Amino acid sequence: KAKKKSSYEIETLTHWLLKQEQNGVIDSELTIVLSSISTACKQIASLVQRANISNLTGVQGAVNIQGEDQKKLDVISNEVFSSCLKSSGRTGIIASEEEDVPVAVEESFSGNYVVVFDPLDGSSNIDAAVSTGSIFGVYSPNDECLADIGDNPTLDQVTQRCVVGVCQPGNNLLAAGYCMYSSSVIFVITVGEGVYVFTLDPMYGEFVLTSEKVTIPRSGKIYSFNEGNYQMWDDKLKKYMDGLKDPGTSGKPYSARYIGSLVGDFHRTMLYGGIYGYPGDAKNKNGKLRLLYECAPMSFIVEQAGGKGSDGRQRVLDILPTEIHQRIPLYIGSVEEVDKVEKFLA
Ligand code: P6P
Repeated sequence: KAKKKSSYEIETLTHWLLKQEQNGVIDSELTIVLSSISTACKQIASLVQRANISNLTGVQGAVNIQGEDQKKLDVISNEVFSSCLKSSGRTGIIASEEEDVPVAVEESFSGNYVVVFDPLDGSSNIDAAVSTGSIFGVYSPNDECLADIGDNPTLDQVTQRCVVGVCQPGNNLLAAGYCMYSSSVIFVITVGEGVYVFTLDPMYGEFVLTSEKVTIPRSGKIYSFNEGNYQMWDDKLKKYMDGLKDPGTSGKPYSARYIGSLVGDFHRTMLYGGIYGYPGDAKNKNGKLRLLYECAPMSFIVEQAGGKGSDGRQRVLDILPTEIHQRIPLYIGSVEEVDKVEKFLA
Protein backbone atom coordinates (compact mmCIF):
# COMPACT_ATOMS: atom_id res chain seq x y z
CA LYS A 1 0.00 0.00 0.00
CA ALA A 2 1.57 3.36 -1.07
CA LYS A 3 2.59 5.41 1.94
CA LYS A 4 0.17 8.34 2.24
CA LYS A 5 2.07 11.61 1.71
CA SER A 6 1.48 13.74 4.77
CA SER A 7 0.51 17.30 3.89
CA TYR A 8 3.59 18.43 5.83
CA GLU A 9 5.93 16.22 3.79
CA ILE A 10 8.15 18.62 1.86
CA GLU A 11 10.62 17.45 -0.76
CA THR A 12 13.96 19.22 -0.73
CA LEU A 13 16.34 19.36 -3.68
CA THR A 14 18.65 17.01 -1.79
CA HIS A 15 15.79 14.47 -1.50
CA TRP A 16 14.90 14.91 -5.14
CA LEU A 17 18.48 14.40 -6.34
CA LEU A 18 18.82 11.22 -4.26
CA LYS A 19 15.54 9.95 -5.74
CA GLN A 20 16.85 10.56 -9.30
CA GLU A 21 19.97 8.61 -8.33
CA GLN A 22 17.95 5.74 -6.78
CA ASN A 23 15.86 5.61 -9.98
CA GLY A 24 19.02 5.41 -12.06
CA VAL A 25 18.31 8.70 -13.88
CA ILE A 26 21.67 10.17 -12.74
CA ASP A 27 24.71 8.52 -11.15
CA SER A 28 26.12 9.28 -7.71
CA GLU A 29 28.88 11.47 -9.16
CA LEU A 30 26.43 13.70 -11.02
CA THR A 31 24.28 13.90 -7.88
CA ILE A 32 27.27 15.39 -6.07
CA VAL A 33 28.02 17.85 -8.89
CA LEU A 34 24.41 19.10 -8.96
CA SER A 35 24.31 19.35 -5.19
CA SER A 36 27.50 21.44 -5.22
CA ILE A 37 25.93 23.72 -7.87
CA SER A 38 22.89 24.27 -5.62
CA THR A 39 25.24 25.17 -2.77
CA ALA A 40 26.98 27.75 -4.98
CA CYS A 41 23.58 29.22 -5.88
CA LYS A 42 22.60 29.56 -2.20
CA GLN A 43 25.85 31.36 -1.48
CA ILE A 44 25.36 33.68 -4.46
CA ALA A 45 21.75 34.33 -3.41
CA SER A 46 22.91 35.62 -0.04
CA LEU A 47 25.66 37.75 -1.64
CA VAL A 48 23.21 39.26 -4.14
CA GLN A 49 20.54 40.01 -1.55
CA ARG A 50 23.04 41.81 0.67
CA ALA A 51 25.04 43.45 -2.17
CA ASN A 52 24.20 47.02 -1.18
CA ILE A 53 24.86 46.34 2.50
CA SER A 54 28.24 44.70 2.02
CA ASN A 55 29.31 47.22 -0.62
CA LEU A 56 29.49 44.56 -3.34
CA THR A 57 27.69 46.59 -5.96
CA GLY A 58 29.53 48.39 -8.73
CA VAL A 59 32.40 47.37 -10.97
CA GLN A 60 35.48 45.38 -10.19
CA GLY A 61 37.51 47.63 -12.45
CA ALA A 62 38.37 44.82 -14.90
CA VAL A 63 36.96 43.87 -18.31
CA ASN A 64 36.17 40.23 -19.16
CA ILE A 65 36.88 38.46 -22.42
CA GLN A 66 33.46 39.57 -23.58
CA GLY A 67 34.70 43.16 -23.33
CA GLU A 68 32.16 43.80 -20.56
CA ASP A 69 32.93 45.64 -17.30
CA GLN A 70 33.16 42.93 -14.68
CA LYS A 71 31.01 43.71 -11.67
CA LYS A 72 32.44 42.85 -8.27
CA LEU A 73 29.76 40.21 -7.93
CA ASP A 74 30.60 38.72 -11.36
CA VAL A 75 34.07 37.92 -10.09
CA ILE A 76 32.95 36.69 -6.68
CA SER A 77 30.11 34.57 -8.13
CA ASN A 78 32.58 32.99 -10.50
CA GLU A 79 34.89 32.15 -7.61
CA VAL A 80 31.96 30.72 -5.60
CA PHE A 81 30.86 28.51 -8.51
CA SER A 82 34.41 27.37 -9.29
CA SER A 83 35.30 26.50 -5.71
CA CYS A 84 32.03 24.63 -5.09
CA LEU A 85 32.59 22.59 -8.25
CA LYS A 86 36.27 21.95 -7.45
CA SER A 87 35.48 20.84 -3.89
CA SER A 88 32.88 18.40 -5.28
CA GLY A 89 35.83 16.34 -6.55
CA ARG A 90 33.65 15.16 -9.45
CA THR A 91 34.20 17.98 -11.93
CA GLY A 92 36.87 17.53 -14.60
CA ILE A 93 36.56 20.75 -16.65
CA ILE A 94 34.76 24.04 -16.06
CA ALA A 95 33.96 26.74 -18.62
CA SER A 96 32.64 30.04 -17.33
CA GLU A 97 31.52 33.26 -18.98
CA GLU A 98 34.00 34.95 -16.64
CA GLU A 99 37.00 32.78 -17.62
CA ASP A 100 38.87 33.41 -20.87
CA VAL A 101 39.51 29.67 -21.40
CA PRO A 102 38.17 26.40 -19.91
CA VAL A 103 39.86 25.22 -16.71
CA ALA A 104 40.96 21.62 -16.06
CA VAL A 105 40.08 20.93 -12.42
CA GLU A 106 43.05 19.41 -10.55
CA GLU A 107 40.95 18.39 -7.55
CA SER A 108 38.80 16.02 -9.60
CA PHE A 109 39.31 12.42 -8.54
CA SER A 110 36.26 10.81 -10.13
CA GLY A 111 33.25 11.66 -12.25
CA ASN A 112 35.21 14.28 -14.26
CA TYR A 113 32.05 15.98 -15.45
CA VAL A 114 32.20 19.03 -17.75
CA VAL A 115 30.32 21.97 -16.25
CA VAL A 116 29.55 25.18 -18.17
CA PHE A 117 28.08 28.18 -16.39
CA ASP A 118 27.30 31.88 -16.36
CA PRO A 119 27.74 32.55 -12.65
CA LEU A 120 25.75 35.79 -12.56
CA ASP A 121 23.83 36.62 -15.70
CA GLY A 122 22.28 40.08 -15.88
CA SER A 123 24.69 41.46 -13.28
CA SER A 124 24.26 44.99 -14.70
CA ASN A 125 20.89 44.86 -12.87
CA ILE A 126 22.43 44.19 -9.45
CA ASP A 127 22.81 47.82 -8.37
CA ALA A 128 19.08 48.35 -9.03
CA ALA A 129 18.15 45.06 -7.28
CA VAL A 130 16.47 43.73 -10.44
CA SER A 131 16.34 39.91 -10.98
CA THR A 132 19.58 38.19 -11.93
CA GLY A 133 20.48 34.53 -12.24
CA SER A 134 23.08 31.76 -12.52
CA ILE A 135 22.83 29.42 -15.52
CA PHE A 136 24.52 26.00 -15.74
CA GLY A 137 24.82 22.93 -17.92
CA VAL A 138 26.52 19.59 -17.28
CA TYR A 139 28.03 17.39 -20.00
CA SER A 140 29.29 13.85 -19.75
CA PRO A 141 32.92 13.51 -18.74
CA ASN A 142 35.19 13.68 -21.70
CA ASP A 143 38.01 11.53 -20.31
CA GLU A 144 39.63 10.95 -23.68
CA CYS A 145 40.18 14.68 -24.11
CA LEU A 146 42.79 14.67 -21.32
CA ALA A 147 43.97 11.08 -21.83
CA ASP A 148 47.58 10.36 -22.93
CA ILE A 149 48.34 14.07 -22.74
CA GLY A 150 51.80 13.11 -21.45
CA ASP A 151 53.45 13.81 -18.11
CA ASN A 152 54.20 17.53 -18.39
CA PRO A 153 51.64 18.99 -20.79
CA THR A 154 51.93 22.68 -21.54
CA LEU A 155 49.07 24.95 -20.47
CA ASP A 156 48.22 25.38 -24.16
CA GLN A 157 47.95 21.62 -24.70
CA VAL A 158 45.65 21.23 -21.69
CA THR A 159 43.57 24.25 -22.72
CA GLN A 160 43.19 22.99 -26.28
CA ARG A 161 42.06 19.56 -25.00
CA CYS A 162 39.62 21.27 -22.59
CA VAL A 163 38.12 23.37 -25.37
CA VAL A 164 37.50 20.13 -27.27
CA GLY A 165 36.02 18.57 -24.11
CA VAL A 166 33.72 21.53 -23.55
CA CYS A 167 32.58 22.16 -27.12
CA GLN A 168 29.68 19.70 -27.31
CA PRO A 169 26.24 20.25 -28.84
CA GLY A 170 23.41 20.93 -26.41
CA ASN A 171 21.98 17.53 -27.36
CA ASN A 172 24.69 16.04 -25.14
CA LEU A 173 23.56 17.88 -22.01
CA LEU A 174 22.89 15.54 -19.08
CA ALA A 175 21.53 18.31 -16.85
CA ALA A 176 20.79 22.02 -17.10
CA GLY A 177 19.23 24.64 -14.92
CA TYR A 178 19.30 28.10 -13.48
CA CYS A 179 18.85 29.86 -10.18
CA MET A 180 16.91 33.12 -10.31
CA TYR A 181 17.67 35.71 -7.61
CA SER A 182 14.42 37.65 -7.50
CA SER A 183 11.51 38.30 -5.13
CA SER A 184 12.18 34.68 -4.19
CA VAL A 185 15.15 32.48 -5.05
CA ILE A 186 14.01 29.90 -7.59
CA PHE A 187 16.14 26.89 -8.60
CA VAL A 188 15.02 25.25 -11.86
CA ILE A 189 16.56 21.99 -13.06
CA THR A 190 16.11 19.22 -15.61
CA VAL A 191 18.02 15.94 -15.85
CA GLY A 192 16.17 14.96 -19.02
CA GLU A 193 12.89 13.83 -17.45
CA GLY A 194 10.93 17.08 -17.17
CA VAL A 195 11.49 20.45 -15.50
CA TYR A 196 11.38 20.80 -11.71
CA VAL A 197 11.13 24.08 -9.77
CA PHE A 198 12.41 24.58 -6.23
CA THR A 199 11.99 27.65 -4.02
CA LEU A 200 14.58 28.56 -1.39
CA ASP A 201 13.12 28.52 2.11
CA PRO A 202 15.39 31.03 3.86
CA MET A 203 14.17 29.76 7.24
CA TYR A 204 16.47 26.76 6.91
CA GLY A 205 18.35 27.36 3.66
CA GLU A 206 16.90 24.47 1.63
CA PHE A 207 15.47 24.45 -1.88
CA VAL A 208 11.91 23.04 -1.54
CA LEU A 209 10.06 21.44 -4.49
CA THR A 210 7.26 23.80 -5.51
CA SER A 211 6.40 22.69 -9.10
CA GLU A 212 7.07 19.46 -10.94
CA LYS A 213 7.03 18.63 -14.67
CA VAL A 214 6.43 22.27 -15.57
CA THR A 215 5.10 22.73 -19.11
CA ILE A 216 5.17 25.94 -21.15
CA PRO A 217 1.89 27.01 -22.83
CA ARG A 218 1.93 26.19 -26.57
CA SER A 219 1.31 29.87 -27.34
CA GLY A 220 1.38 33.15 -25.46
CA LYS A 221 0.87 36.81 -26.31
CA ILE A 222 3.91 38.14 -24.46
CA TYR A 223 7.04 39.04 -26.39
CA SER A 224 10.38 39.86 -24.76
CA PHE A 225 12.86 41.65 -27.04
CA ASN A 226 15.02 44.75 -26.67
CA GLU A 227 13.19 46.87 -29.25
CA GLY A 228 15.83 49.55 -28.87
CA ASN A 229 17.68 47.52 -31.51
CA TYR A 230 14.73 47.67 -33.95
CA GLN A 231 16.46 49.93 -36.49
CA MET A 232 19.36 47.45 -36.75
CA TRP A 233 17.14 44.41 -37.38
CA ASP A 234 16.57 43.02 -40.85
CA ASP A 235 13.28 43.75 -42.62
CA LYS A 236 11.81 40.26 -42.08
CA LEU A 237 12.23 40.63 -38.33
CA LYS A 238 10.79 44.15 -38.40
CA LYS A 239 7.73 42.79 -40.19
CA TYR A 240 7.33 40.09 -37.52
CA MET A 241 7.69 42.67 -34.75
CA ASP A 242 5.19 45.07 -36.37
CA GLY A 243 2.71 42.20 -36.65
CA LEU A 244 2.81 41.57 -32.91
CA LYS A 245 1.47 45.09 -32.34
CA ASP A 246 -1.43 44.68 -34.72
CA PRO A 247 -4.58 44.08 -32.59
CA GLY A 248 -5.91 42.02 -35.53
CA THR A 249 -9.19 40.17 -35.31
CA SER A 250 -8.65 39.42 -31.59
CA GLY A 251 -8.61 43.17 -30.94
CA LYS A 252 -5.70 42.66 -28.56
CA PRO A 253 -2.02 43.09 -29.55
CA TYR A 254 0.82 41.24 -27.78
CA SER A 255 2.20 42.62 -24.52
CA ALA A 256 5.87 43.62 -24.26
CA ARG A 257 7.79 42.49 -21.17
CA TYR A 258 11.57 42.97 -21.03
CA ILE A 259 13.59 42.87 -17.79
CA GLY A 260 17.01 42.86 -19.47
CA SER A 261 17.92 39.75 -17.50
CA LEU A 262 17.72 36.49 -19.42
CA VAL A 263 16.87 34.30 -16.41
CA GLY A 264 13.98 36.56 -15.34
CA ASP A 265 12.62 36.95 -18.87
CA PHE A 266 12.99 33.23 -19.56
CA HIS A 267 11.37 32.07 -16.31
CA ARG A 268 8.31 34.27 -16.92
CA THR A 269 8.13 33.01 -20.53
CA MET A 270 8.26 29.39 -19.38
CA LEU A 271 5.44 29.89 -16.86
CA TYR A 272 3.18 32.30 -18.79
CA GLY A 273 4.05 31.40 -22.39
CA GLY A 274 5.23 33.74 -25.15
CA ILE A 275 8.66 34.33 -26.68
CA TYR A 276 12.03 35.75 -25.61
CA GLY A 277 14.33 36.84 -28.40
CA TYR A 278 17.82 38.24 -28.74
CA PRO A 279 18.21 38.55 -32.53
CA GLY A 280 21.32 39.26 -34.55
CA ASP A 281 21.45 42.81 -35.85
CA ALA A 282 23.46 44.97 -38.24
CA LYS A 283 26.12 45.56 -35.56
CA ASN A 284 26.26 42.03 -34.07
CA LYS A 285 25.09 39.48 -36.62
CA ASN A 286 25.13 36.71 -33.99
CA GLY A 287 23.38 38.76 -31.33
CA LYS A 288 24.67 38.89 -27.78
CA LEU A 289 23.89 35.63 -25.96
CA ARG A 290 26.44 32.83 -25.69
CA LEU A 291 25.63 29.41 -27.07
CA LEU A 292 27.45 27.19 -24.58
CA TYR A 293 26.33 28.48 -21.18
CA GLU A 294 23.22 30.54 -21.93
CA CYS A 295 21.38 29.40 -25.09
CA ALA A 296 22.02 25.64 -24.92
CA PRO A 297 21.07 25.10 -21.22
CA MET A 298 17.96 27.30 -21.62
CA SER A 299 16.99 25.42 -24.81
CA PHE A 300 17.37 22.05 -23.08
CA ILE A 301 15.09 23.29 -20.28
CA VAL A 302 12.49 24.78 -22.61
CA GLU A 303 12.32 21.59 -24.72
CA GLN A 304 11.90 19.54 -21.55
CA ALA A 305 8.95 21.86 -20.77
CA GLY A 306 7.49 21.29 -24.27
CA GLY A 307 8.78 24.54 -25.78
CA LYS A 308 11.30 25.42 -28.50
CA GLY A 309 14.76 27.04 -28.68
CA SER A 310 16.00 28.24 -32.08
CA ASP A 311 18.65 30.51 -33.58
CA GLY A 312 16.00 31.60 -36.08
CA ARG A 313 16.75 28.81 -38.52
CA GLN A 314 17.71 25.67 -36.58
CA ARG A 315 17.30 24.00 -33.19
CA VAL A 316 19.82 25.39 -30.71
CA LEU A 317 20.61 21.93 -29.29
CA ASP A 318 21.82 20.74 -32.71
CA ILE A 319 24.49 23.46 -32.96
CA LEU A 320 28.09 22.32 -32.29
CA PRO A 321 30.03 25.15 -30.62
CA THR A 322 33.36 25.86 -32.31
CA GLU A 323 34.63 28.16 -29.58
CA ILE A 324 33.51 28.47 -25.98
CA HIS A 325 32.28 32.09 -26.01
CA GLN A 326 30.57 31.94 -29.38
CA ARG A 327 27.32 33.87 -29.68
CA ILE A 328 24.15 32.94 -31.56
CA PRO A 329 20.81 34.68 -32.10
CA LEU A 330 18.19 33.19 -29.75
CA TYR A 331 14.41 32.79 -30.10
CA ILE A 332 13.00 30.70 -27.24
CA GLY A 333 9.60 29.98 -25.68
CA SER A 334 6.20 28.62 -26.77
CA VAL A 335 6.35 26.33 -29.80
CA GLU A 336 3.75 28.30 -31.78
CA GLU A 337 5.51 31.61 -31.08
CA VAL A 338 8.96 30.36 -32.11
CA ASP A 339 7.46 28.67 -35.19
CA LYS A 340 5.86 32.00 -36.08
CA VAL A 341 9.09 34.02 -35.98
CA GLU A 342 10.95 31.29 -37.91
CA LYS A 343 8.34 31.57 -40.69
CA PHE A 344 8.94 35.34 -40.94
CA LEU A 345 12.73 34.84 -40.97
CA ALA A 346 12.72 32.05 -43.59
P1 P6P B 1 20.48 44.22 -23.65
C1 P6P B 1 22.49 40.51 -19.59
O1 P6P B 1 23.65 41.27 -19.86
C2 P6P B 1 22.20 39.65 -20.81
O2 P6P B 1 23.27 38.82 -21.08
C3 P6P B 1 20.92 38.87 -20.62
O3 P6P B 1 20.74 38.47 -19.31
C4 P6P B 1 19.86 39.86 -21.06
O4 P6P B 1 18.71 39.22 -21.57
C5 P6P B 1 20.56 40.64 -22.16
O5 P6P B 1 21.97 40.52 -21.92
C6 P6P B 1 20.19 42.10 -22.13
O6 P6P B 1 20.90 42.73 -23.17
O7 P6P B 1 21.33 44.47 -24.87
O8 P6P B 1 19.00 44.17 -23.99
O9 P6P B 1 20.77 45.12 -22.49
